[in-house]
Amino acid sequence: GGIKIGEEELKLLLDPYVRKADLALMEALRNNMENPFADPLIEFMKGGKRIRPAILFLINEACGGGGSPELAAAAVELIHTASLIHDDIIDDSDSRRGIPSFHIKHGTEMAILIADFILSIVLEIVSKYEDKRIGRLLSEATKLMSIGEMMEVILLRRGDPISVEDYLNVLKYKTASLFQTASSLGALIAGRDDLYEEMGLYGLYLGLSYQIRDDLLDWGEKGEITYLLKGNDVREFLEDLALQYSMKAMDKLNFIPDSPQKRILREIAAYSIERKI
Ligand code: GRG
Repeated sequence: GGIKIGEEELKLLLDPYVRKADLALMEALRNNMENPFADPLIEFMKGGKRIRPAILFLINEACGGGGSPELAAAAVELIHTASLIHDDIIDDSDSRRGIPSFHIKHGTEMAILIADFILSIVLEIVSKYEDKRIGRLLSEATKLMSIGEMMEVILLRRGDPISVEDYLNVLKYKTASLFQTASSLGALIAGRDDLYEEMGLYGLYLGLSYQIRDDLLDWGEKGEITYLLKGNDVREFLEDLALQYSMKAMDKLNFIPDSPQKRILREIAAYSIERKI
């Protein structure tokens, strides 16, 4: 139950977690300022919503808190950042977050290299955790994202009609895997091994609804994988699908006790299908 809140109110509720994510990112980048492109990177990172690290922090707290979620939260957002920079090169996309994409502003060479550098910071972060499962989860997400993007490129090159199953598979790999890892990590770092599976599924379903919404927001742009979906009323179908995944994500929250953090996680699932950006 509960009353659905507006986008503005959710932003306010998320604000402390966005700040925490920014602090963690600054800490991770602090030792890496010898990179001549550190400033453009910081500039580029300013525009992100920080939804993935926020989810990691929220689930960590909702699972009792503790551990050191900051480094993992920074790692998740850094992987996301590297993937966006590469994705914009692959899609030849001119803008990102309302400003010119990294490769448009700084050239493709620098865009490739800064993403390489970002992933090396992620390795540095992983080396700081004693628990090997953290590195395993982060590497799993990064691998799946790469595979998902490859699957998408293959399907787009082929240009043949695709099934809903093909489409969902791409989404699961390229987007939902990082949401899943962020969510699993929140529970794992809190020491709740018993919850990390179910919390991971919250992230997986949320990631699916989030990406379907993304595809609906991009509707009509050329080169989109949704063009390949066969059948009529694709748009209505996707709207319904996103709603179903959003509800499946909310269901997974039944595994954790009520808390202010749980309420925010519920609102994030509701927001995933209503967001405008
Ligand atoms: C790990 C370097 C690396 C590459 C993996 C390129 C690639 C292979 C994967 C790209 C996957 C991709 C672009 C998924 C889209 C995910 C998505 C919904 C992006 C938008 O996320 P928001 O709304 O964006 O969180 P902001 O700007 O708020 O951060």
